[in-house]
Amino acid sequence: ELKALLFDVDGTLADTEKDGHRPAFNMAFAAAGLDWNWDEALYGELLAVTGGKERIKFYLEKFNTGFNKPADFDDFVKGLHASKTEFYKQLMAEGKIPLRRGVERLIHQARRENMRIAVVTTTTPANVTALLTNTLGADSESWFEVIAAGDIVPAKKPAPDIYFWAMEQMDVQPDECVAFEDSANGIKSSVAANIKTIITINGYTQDEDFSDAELVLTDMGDPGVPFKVLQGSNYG
Ligand code: XBP
Ligand code: MG
Repeated sequence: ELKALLFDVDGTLADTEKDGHRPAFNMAFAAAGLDWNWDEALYGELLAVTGGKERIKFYLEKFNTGFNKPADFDDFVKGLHASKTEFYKQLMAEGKIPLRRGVERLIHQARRENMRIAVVTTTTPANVTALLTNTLGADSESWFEVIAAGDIVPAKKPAPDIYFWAMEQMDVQPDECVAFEDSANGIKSSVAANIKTIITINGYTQDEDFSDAELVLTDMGDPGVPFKVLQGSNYG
């Protein structure tokens, strides 16, 4: 019996990466006096690694090896990332990033039908709060039974840990859940946790491998703007 819908955030609830996270990283770099600039193409490559702090480290390992790391490197990255979170919250408060098509309708319908809902993401909890409050309203965070986010588990997606943690909190089994994801790292995580997964693709993820998905959709659709089914048809 289906009891719970588990929602990824970035790329699934909203297209936050290109015009949210990416510029927030660049603003933090500039504020710290760094001449790093992550353009859209580079950011697409950096998305291979989930988690903002992890992504900054990956950038320095793979794309900017000449950077002279300070002795307190971990603290340096933490500081930079905290600044990025502040810029990200500002961008959300400006209302620049809407929810993806059909997301609001789906969440309201789930609530009406007493379906349990939760957030399962690698992003920082404050970012989830900022997105939800600025799109669905001030009290919308409380609609979600669990917000599984950020550093709650050390091994971020594609590891299944964050899904296991969320299901344990909710006391539900994998076959009582459906996960909504947008990326290869996301579905690796949910499928490794044995959860059936529905994908809504986006610009950064459209060419990724979703062969393990129950369904691959362009988006959630809305009345008058139907989605297209790209793969699978089990859930009409
Ligand atoms: C997406 C991510 C995150 C964000 C950055 O997570 O990979 O790392 O890009 O967020 P999901 P932070 O799709 O699971 O929501 O900088 O706060 O880590
Ligand atoms: Mg995602």
